[in-house]
Amino acid sequence: MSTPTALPATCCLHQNAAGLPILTVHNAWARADISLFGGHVLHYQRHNQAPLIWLSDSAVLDGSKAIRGGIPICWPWFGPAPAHVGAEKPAHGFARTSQWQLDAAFEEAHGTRVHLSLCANDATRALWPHEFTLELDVLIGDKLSLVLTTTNTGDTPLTFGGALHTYLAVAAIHATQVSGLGVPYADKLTGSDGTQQGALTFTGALDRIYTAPSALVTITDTARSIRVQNGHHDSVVVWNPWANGAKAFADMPDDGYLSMLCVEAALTAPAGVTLAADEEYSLSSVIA
Ligand code: TA6
Repeated sequence: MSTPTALPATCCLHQNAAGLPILTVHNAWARADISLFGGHVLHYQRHNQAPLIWLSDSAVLDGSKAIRGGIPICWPWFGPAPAHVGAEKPAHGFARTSQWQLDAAFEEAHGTRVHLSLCANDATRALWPHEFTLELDVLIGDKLSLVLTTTNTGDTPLTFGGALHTYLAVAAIHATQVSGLGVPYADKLTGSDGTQQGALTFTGALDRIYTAPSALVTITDTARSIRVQNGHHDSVVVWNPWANGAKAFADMPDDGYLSMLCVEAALTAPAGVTLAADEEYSLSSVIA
């Protein structure tokens, strides 16, 4: 694995039982684990509080498939691959199943900043013929802050989409409410459009793209409120697979759906985001 020359005392780069490199950050505010496979935040927990991020107890953490839970990076597309890329390409792109590089980790006034990157290589070019740098900047402090920056390092335009596919930990999905999602949504389960009235509550499987969300989305359950402040997204995706969906996933316990909710800062517009040569674009989410 490629590592920066020096890590601060708050950081420890180690390998899990299957040999996956994981950076553990333990500082004055919180503890977090970040997998270099996927550039994937697995865990974030402020001291003396419950984890904010949900990770499946049966997640596969050996690099053989995308990790269920945490914050998968969906990129350079969200959901099924667009037709021009090729329908047989992996859902949610390849960033979440690529090995990222740990470039740097250092202390700042409000937390520990970790910088990871993924550059175009032969494997990515076989799936998507573009030159790029994808950078993930994570700040672990009293809040968890993520900035995902796409840079077009080629000399032709590139078009991409994606999401910070955050799995939040909730005390009880039946008693969870989400506000700030705005009114219009596309319901991926029914294929129809809907209008949100008041806060969103949960009584069954749900998979929606909210296309006019507020910058701040608030998730309230019986124990606390989680605030998710997103930037430069065009939509927020909300997903819970419910009981039958959880049963169908080998990497989610049958009752896993009760304690998780995906609220995702996303770029889902069919046209995508197009960057000219040397242009960059940053999608962000701050979770607290
Ligand atoms: O973000 C919601 C979603 O796109 C759902 O449609 C659902 O399938 C989920 O992501 C998980 O996708 P995955 O490929 O990780 O199983």
